[in-house]
Amino acid sequence: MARVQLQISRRSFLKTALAGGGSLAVTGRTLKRALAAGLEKAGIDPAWFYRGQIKTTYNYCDMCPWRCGIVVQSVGDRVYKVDGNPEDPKSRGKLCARGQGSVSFLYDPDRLRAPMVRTGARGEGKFKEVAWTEALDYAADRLSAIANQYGPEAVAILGHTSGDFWFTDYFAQAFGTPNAAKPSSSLCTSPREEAAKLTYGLAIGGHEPVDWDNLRCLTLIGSHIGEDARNTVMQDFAAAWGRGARVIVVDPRFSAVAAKADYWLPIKPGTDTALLLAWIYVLIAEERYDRAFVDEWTEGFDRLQQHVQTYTPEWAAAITDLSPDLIRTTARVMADTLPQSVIMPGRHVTWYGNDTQRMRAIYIINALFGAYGRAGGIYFSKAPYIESYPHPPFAVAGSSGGCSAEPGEESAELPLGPSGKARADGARTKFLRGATATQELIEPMITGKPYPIKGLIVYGMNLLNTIPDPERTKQALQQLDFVMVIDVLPQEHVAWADVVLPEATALERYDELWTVAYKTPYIAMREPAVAPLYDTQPAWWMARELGLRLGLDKYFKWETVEEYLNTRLQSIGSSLDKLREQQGIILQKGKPYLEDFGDASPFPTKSKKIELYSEELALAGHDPLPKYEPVEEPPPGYFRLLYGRHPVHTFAKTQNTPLLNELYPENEVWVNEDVATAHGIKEGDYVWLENQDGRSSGPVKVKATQRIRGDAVYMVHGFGQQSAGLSRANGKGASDTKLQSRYVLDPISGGAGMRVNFVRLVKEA
Ligand SMILES: Nc1nc2c(c(=O)[nH]1)N[C@H]1C(S)=C(S)[C@@H](COP(=O)(O)OP(=O)(O)OC[C@H]3O[C@@H](n4cnc5c(=O)[nH]c(N)nc54)[C@H](O)[C@@H]3O)O[C@H]1N2
Ligand SMILES: Nc1nc2c(c(=O)[nH]1)N[C@H]1C(S)=C(S)[C@@H](COP(=O)(O)OP(=O)(O)OC[C@H]3O[C@@H](n4cnc5c(=O)[nH]c(N)nc54)[C@H](O)[C@@H]3O)O[C@H]1N2
Ligand code: SF4
Ligand SMILES: [Mo]
Repeated sequence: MARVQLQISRRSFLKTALAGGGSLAVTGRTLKRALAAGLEKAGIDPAWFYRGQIKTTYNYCDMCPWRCGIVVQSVGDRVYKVDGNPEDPKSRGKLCARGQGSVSFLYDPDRLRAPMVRTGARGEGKFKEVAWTEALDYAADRLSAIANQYGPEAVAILGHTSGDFWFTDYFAQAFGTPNAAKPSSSLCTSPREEAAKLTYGLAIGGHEPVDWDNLRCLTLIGSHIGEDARNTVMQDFAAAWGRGARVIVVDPRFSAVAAKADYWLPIKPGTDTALLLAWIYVLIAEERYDRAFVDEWTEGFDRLQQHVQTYTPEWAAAITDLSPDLIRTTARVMADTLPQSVIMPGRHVTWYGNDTQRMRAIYIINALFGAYGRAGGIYFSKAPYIESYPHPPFAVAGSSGGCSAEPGEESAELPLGPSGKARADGARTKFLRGATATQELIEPMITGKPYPIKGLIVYGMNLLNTIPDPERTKQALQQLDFVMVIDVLPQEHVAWADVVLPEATALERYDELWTVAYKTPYIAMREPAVAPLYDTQPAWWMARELGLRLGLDKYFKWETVEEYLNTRLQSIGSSLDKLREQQGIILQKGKPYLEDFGDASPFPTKSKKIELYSEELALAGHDPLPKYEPVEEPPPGYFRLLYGRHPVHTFAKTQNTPLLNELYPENEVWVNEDVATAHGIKEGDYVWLENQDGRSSGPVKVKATQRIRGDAVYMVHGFGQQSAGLSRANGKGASDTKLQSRYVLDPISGGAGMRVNFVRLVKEA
């Protein structure tokens, strides 16, 4: 009761304070202080907003790579509240549960608190705390020793989370290593990016450009919106669904979004390309495509028509385990509302190793729909205009790629090191334009081929949970001359570092501007709400301090990050102060539709059209039109291991976050109910999963359900962590990564297909 009254009076207080300005506000503050004092006297903790002056700062959420704009409220040296920034085109004033967990993440008592240097063996996790100067001097010594002996490309830099720019981009390029990579590329989006560039010349970039506002039919190939809890996508989906848009979901599992769908296609895992080819067959055979659009904007239609002649729904039915009728009906439903019908480009699309071709099939269907550049289809996203900081040309050009990279900033060629060596991951695939193959950088650490990698910097990436086959990664970690980890939590891989640098979290630091290619291009800022806790520092500071020690002064002429940011903002007539006045967001104008291009083509391919038939792939020895290739079947007694997201967790990053841990502390393995019964297993029992190579999961709880096919099991990624320092997450649930002792490399994009692992159920003794 008291709480409700407090909230009402606070709201009316805020109203008066805002309306009355100066003197009223002062009265408000005095009243507030008096009230807080009174409450304290009565032994009641005053609510946070009575404890002093509220400070508002602007930031973008770092709880997942989507980065919604947020408004942060703090009193004194403590952050109390994070809300969606109403000015931000992506958060629109709302946040998902994980975003709400930002404050809990900041105050996780398990955080790394001071720089550390290893005292035990690698992997043992024994460290001594040292001063920053000692840690940085030591790291700079080791890095320059490696660069002197082997060249700077012998240092790999792997990074993710939103400060990664300072290490995987700025520092890597200044230092001179092309071997910088982000998992958001080859362990996530690289097939969809390469397929998009090959098919219509544009990258998808950070944000799937679905024109939700006008959409009338949405088809999802695996994308599990709602469990994949990206705030904006959930809002957009809910609005489109509420308006009556048709929804078709293709997923071997009855996902949260399948429950909202008009049609659920419980496809046999790994066979989606067969379904897509059959849909193309129906669309063409029944002339249910946008002929005018196809004539004007595509190349190779005749060859496509020829190619799909035998891919009938009956052919696909036998492969996909779906009925021919369902395949025909859904093709017709999709085609009913052209061009306001879209197959959403997925996000995590590194599935089976032939993923670029599956993505091409999706884009080909969207082209048949005439969806590109049409209202209710796929809009053209545009990057906001702003100049880079005017530093001298870097030693290495290029981008470390990733789903959060800004499209248009990627170089067409693989970046070369100063000694003319190309990125080491490029040795195994031909394309990799802008994309990076994170997992392919492990091999040179072990074999020294194509050339040795001897040093590793890991920034904000969960090395042993993110890259498949963590045993192989550990082997690499054993062999390296130097390992440096920059993180905020004692994650598993931290135990393998020689030097650990603890970072201040997103709410405690400035960062690079977040420039977003979107329907409405925009720029968001990050500023600290409070000073860094403990002895932590922001990434920009660490990168600069290391740079200065390594003789890279010319790239670090800016003394503070405010100076760096203001210089960039000046190029668009803005500044940090002006940006604050605009509530942290600068909006620019986009060019989303075909008509915004006048007579010019929006498709920067060789033909200036959408290339249904890809000459480029043909020349490189790949199939110029997508083909269905069967994937390996699970051996008898084994199930295909599938994985995905839980709405309140991000990867392996939030399991230890107090508030989020409370909501979902341990994952389960989804097993088909009939299969469970046949194995004598009940809902809630614990089993062990053992994979084809004998890797074992440890105990994991069974969710026996009809919501999954009988040939696969499913688990939420990110659990089963082994790190004593993570007091809540340690040992809870099971790790999908540890059971992924193999992957299949997509020869076109360098993506690592991870759904090629099989597990059997072992009952607990
Ligand atoms: N088995 C398996 N592997 C996967 C996936 C999967 O589903 N299953 N998903 C793939 C996909 S789609 C992606 S995008 C990648 C994601 O891969 P990652 O980004 O590596 O995943 P996270 O577990 O979120 O790791 C983030 C790391 O950053 C640290 N961190 C958090 N905040 C900060 C900060 O402010 N500063 C610093 N320095 N560190 C910080 C966290 O403690 C953690 O170590 O994983 C890929 N790998
Ligand atoms: N809550 C939360 N949300 C997130 C993230 C997070 O960590 N937490 N991470 C974000 C990131 S970086 C990414 S990349 C996205 C990933 O989110 P999505 O792109 O949606 O991920 P997927 O891995 O493609 O989707 C997993 C779904 O694919 C289904 N599936 C498995 N195998 C097959 C198959 O062979 N065919 C078909 N059709 N479906 C299959 C699974 O049953 C599951 O429902 O999520 C983003 N959103
Ligand atoms: S989707 Fe959620 S966790 Fe991700 S940036 Fe937005 S609010 Fe944060
Ligand atoms: Mo991802």
